[in-house]
Amino acid sequence: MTDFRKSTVYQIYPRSFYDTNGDGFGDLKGVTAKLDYIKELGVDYIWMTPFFVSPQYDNGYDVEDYYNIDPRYGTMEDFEELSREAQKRGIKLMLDMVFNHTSSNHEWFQKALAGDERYKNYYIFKKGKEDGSAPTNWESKFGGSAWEYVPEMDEYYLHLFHVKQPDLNWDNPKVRKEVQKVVRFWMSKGVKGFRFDVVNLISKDKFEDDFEGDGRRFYTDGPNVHQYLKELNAESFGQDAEIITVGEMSSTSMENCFEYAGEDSHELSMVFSFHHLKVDFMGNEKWVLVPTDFQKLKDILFSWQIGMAKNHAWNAVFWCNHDQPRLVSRFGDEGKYWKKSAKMLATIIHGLRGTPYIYQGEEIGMTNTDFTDISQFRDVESLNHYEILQQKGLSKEDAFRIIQIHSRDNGRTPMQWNGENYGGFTKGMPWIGVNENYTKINAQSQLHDETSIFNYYKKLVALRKELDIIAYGDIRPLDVRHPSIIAYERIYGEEKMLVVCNFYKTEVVWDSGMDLKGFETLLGNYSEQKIEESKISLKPYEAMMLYRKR
Ligand code: TEU
Ligand code: CA
Repeated sequence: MTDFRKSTVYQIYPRSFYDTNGDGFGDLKGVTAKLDYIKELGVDYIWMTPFFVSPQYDNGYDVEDYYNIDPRYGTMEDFEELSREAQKRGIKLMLDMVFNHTSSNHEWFQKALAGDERYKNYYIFKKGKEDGSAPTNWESKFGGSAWEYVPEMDEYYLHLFHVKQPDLNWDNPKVRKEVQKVVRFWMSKGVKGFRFDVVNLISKDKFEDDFEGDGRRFYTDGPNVHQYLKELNAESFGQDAEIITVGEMSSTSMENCFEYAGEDSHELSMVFSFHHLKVDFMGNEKWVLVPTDFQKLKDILFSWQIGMAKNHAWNAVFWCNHDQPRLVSRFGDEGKYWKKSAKMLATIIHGLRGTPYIYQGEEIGMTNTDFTDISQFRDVESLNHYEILQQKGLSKEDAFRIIQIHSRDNGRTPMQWNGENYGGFTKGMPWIGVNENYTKINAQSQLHDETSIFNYYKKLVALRKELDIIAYGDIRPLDVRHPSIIAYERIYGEEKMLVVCNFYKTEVVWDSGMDLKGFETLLGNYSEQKIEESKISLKPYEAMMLYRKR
C-alpha cells in the first residue's frame, strides 16, 4: 500500500488536458492516452476534476448526475478503461466530489422547483425579508447576491457559487444518505481517492446579514461540519483503508483543519487551505493588483506546517490548481529566469511536510494566458467580475488588467504537449485559446532534457519516496524575517535536510548560522552550490536541498 505521506498527486483538468476526437474538449480517452507521460513523472495518484453529467456553467462543478459521465468527456467504458490502464501503471484515481451544491439541472432541484416538498428540503429555500429583498446580504463567490428569487414559490434559494449551483441542505439526513451513496458507487468502481469540493461550507449556521464581510463567517466551518464528515467517512470511504481523501477548505481556520485532517479524527486524510495563496490579495479581496507579500507567504506557510504537525494533522501542499494563476507568472519570472524560478518554486513546496500536488502544466513551467481581449476568457467568475469592476468605476483597461492577472482561466488553457498546432492538444478548435508560447514551452521538448523543469519535478517526486526525512521529518523554519530567502530544515532522528531558496533575482549571501560541514547536495537548480562554513551564496532564484546523514 502506498503511504500517502510519500505520495505525490497529479491534478488533471480533463477538459484542457488532451482531446482525442477533435471536438476541442479534452476527454477521458485523452487522459488514458497520456498515462505513460504521467507515469514518467512518477506520481501515485491522478486527481481529475469533475467529468460527470453537467451543463458546464462552472466547467463541471455544477453536477447534474453524479452517477454518469458527461458525453463530452466520454463514457463509463472510457472511465473503466482509464481505471484499468492506470492500475497497470501503479497509478490510482482520485475523483472530485462536489457536494456543497448541485447543478440546477439536477433532478432533485427540478423536483424541488416543481413543488415536491421532499426535494425542496434537499436545498436551502428561504422567505425574503419583509420588504421582499433577499433573506441575507450574503454575496456569491462569483459575484452578486448569493440568493436567487423564484417567483412561483415566492422564496429564494441559496447559491454560494453560480446561480446555477444551488446549495444542498446537509442538515437533511436524506441529503447525507444520497451523498454517501454516490461515494460508495465510485468506490465500487475501484476509485481509491476522493477530493471533496468546498466541503467546509456544508454546515450553514445562522442566516443573518453580515455587516463585516460577504457572509462567509456564517457558513464556513459551520457547527455540524465535523459530525457530517465523520458520518460520511464511516458510511463510505472510511470502510476502505486504502482510500485517501482531501478536503478543499474555503477560508478555513487552522484549528478546524486539525480536526478535518487529524490522524485520529476519522474525517479526511488531508486538507487544501488557501491562505498562503492570498498573499497577492487585499485581505479576502482578489480583484485588485497588489505585489506579493513575501513575508506573509512565509509566515502562513510555516505556521501551517508547524501547527498541523504539532496537532498530528496532515496538509496537502501545493501552489497550483485549476482555480489559480500559473506559478511562474505569479511568483517567479516568465522571462530570463523562467526555468530557474520554476524549479525554485517547486523546491519550496516539495521539501515541505505534506502531500504535494502538481497541477497539469506546472511540471513544464506553463505560464499565464496571453489573452488580449475579454472575449477570449471563458470563466464565469472572470466574466462576472470584469463587469463588477467596471460598475465600481474602473476603466475597461484597468478591469481587464486585473482579470488577466487573477483569472482562473490562466490555469485552464490547454496543456502544451508539443510544438504542433494548438500545442498538440487538439486537432480541432480548442474550447479556450492555447498560449502561443507552446512552441517554446511544451512537454515533448522537456522529456529528454536532463535540465528541464519536468525532470526536476521528477526528481522531487522520487526523492520523497527515497528519503523518509522528506515524508516524516519535523520541520523548523530558518531566518524567517530574511527579506529574500526562504529556508527551512527538516529533522528526522540523526538526519537533517536543508532547503534554501532565493525567492528573487538579486544574488545574496545567506548566513545560515550553522556549521554546514558534511552537507551534500540532493538537488539544486544550478550545477554547483557555493557553500563556505556557515554561508551559502545564492544566484538569481537559486534553490537547493542539502542533506546530512548525521
Ligand atoms: O473552488 C472553491 C473556491 O472557493 C475558490 O477556489 C473559487 O473558485 C475562487 O477562488 C474564487 O475566487 C471550488 C472549485 O475548485 C472551483 O473550480 C469551483 O468553481 C467551486 O469550488 C464551486 O464548485
Ligand atoms: Ca474531445
